[in-house]
Amino acid sequence: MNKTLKNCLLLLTFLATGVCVHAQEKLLPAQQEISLKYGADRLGKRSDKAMQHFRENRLGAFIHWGLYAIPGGEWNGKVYSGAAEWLKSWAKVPSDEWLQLMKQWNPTKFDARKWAKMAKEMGVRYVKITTKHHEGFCLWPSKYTKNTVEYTPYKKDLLGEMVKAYNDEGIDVHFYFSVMDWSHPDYRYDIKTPEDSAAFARFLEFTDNQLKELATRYPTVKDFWFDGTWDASIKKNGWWTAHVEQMLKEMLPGVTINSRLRADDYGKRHFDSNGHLMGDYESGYERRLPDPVKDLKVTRWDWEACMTVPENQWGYHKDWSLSYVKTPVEVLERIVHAVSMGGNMVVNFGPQADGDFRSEEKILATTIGRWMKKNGECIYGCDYAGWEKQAWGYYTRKNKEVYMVVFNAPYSNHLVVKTPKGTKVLKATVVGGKEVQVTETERNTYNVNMPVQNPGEPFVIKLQIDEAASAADNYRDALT
Ligand code: FHN
Repeated sequence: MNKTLKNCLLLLTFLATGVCVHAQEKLLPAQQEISLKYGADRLGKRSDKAMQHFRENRLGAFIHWGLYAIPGGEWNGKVYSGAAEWLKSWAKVPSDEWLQLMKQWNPTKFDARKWAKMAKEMGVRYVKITTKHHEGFCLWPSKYTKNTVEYTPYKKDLLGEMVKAYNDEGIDVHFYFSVMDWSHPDYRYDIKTPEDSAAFARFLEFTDNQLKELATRYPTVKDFWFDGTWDASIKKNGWWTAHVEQMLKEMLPGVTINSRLRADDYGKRHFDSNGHLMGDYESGYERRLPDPVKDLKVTRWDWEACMTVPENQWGYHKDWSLSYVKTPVEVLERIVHAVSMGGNMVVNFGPQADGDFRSEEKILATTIGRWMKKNGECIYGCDYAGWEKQAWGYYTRKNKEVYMVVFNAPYSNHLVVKTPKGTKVLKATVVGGKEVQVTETERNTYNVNMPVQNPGEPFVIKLQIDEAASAADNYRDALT
């Protein structure tokens, strides 16, 4: 049997058994793997310095800013409850009409240094900026299209101002880039005719040029985060996604790239047809998180989640009362949840068209920042601890330090801790506070006394442990 035929048969078998759909959960035995030209280029996590830095940052902010901030979810007197940055699509606005909004783009309150200060105070270590969202409007003066900030009353290079200001505050900048471009005449959702092929080839060249332009103009960028990559046209061009990854990595050594860019030879996305992660980190956890007990598989690869503060608004929407808005503690819990499973969390902000942030977002940034200032050591550089999850909250870990991040204080005066075999808890100290009593209650089980805390504020206890403790002990199992 020739190789291509064998590959096709294998692929059909995967499809029939559903393995393909959940390939990331079921790695194939090595001998059953199919050969791929555009699959994962690496097995396992990247271990270089840049990737380590990405991982240790742990907390980021997303900035969704584009023309959609001007109507803020309302078109011709009708308020649409869907995501504000999709308004062009909800209200079926033709591109030329939508792009007229450029005439109103003049964020007079925009001050990149203020934005950077706000991010710094919140404690984020990186910011992901929408260089271009699906609408096609570019925040930098791209020479490959007229749909840019250069042709607005503002004129100046907004992206450049932001990169400089964030970098000056020591904050990494990541570029969000939507491949899908609703305003480009050559974009195709699918390729059905030779004309589609020709148009899409031109579009891919345009996109390559824009990406090269971004990498050249802003060489301090640390990461490209691709979006709008789910259409059949892109899935049929997996080679191009592999080429983009390689091109950017050659231009910017160390740059990190999300899995959402990638499709393999068969259009399989994020994870290739053999179940291996493509790109450097998994980026499918959007507005949701893996289950902290059942989904521990995610600790095998790097991953980053992103989250909106209302249920689903990324760009500025004038009416946040249309859906549930998370409280700062709920946002905090999601950040800790992600870190406890070895992931990063990116919290979204949708600035107003005038360049200011809505008050809810300012309060959120300040509240998270206050907490991070006191407790950030349980987030930055921390990872999955591998200890059995307890109902009071989450564990995170950095080297020998294990942190208990408590969100649900129990009525009893203690928090139960169960350690892995051979691990003993020697001491427990509240971060920013006093030592609390630890009592061993049974084999590998401890009560950590509840400290007196501000009600409603999650707190952190740092555990000092001994992992070389002998597994032998004085406990006897019941004979039943
Ligand atoms: O459609 C976009 C959406 O507007 C937003 O940008 C999010 C951010 O992850 N990504 C897409 C949906 O997955």
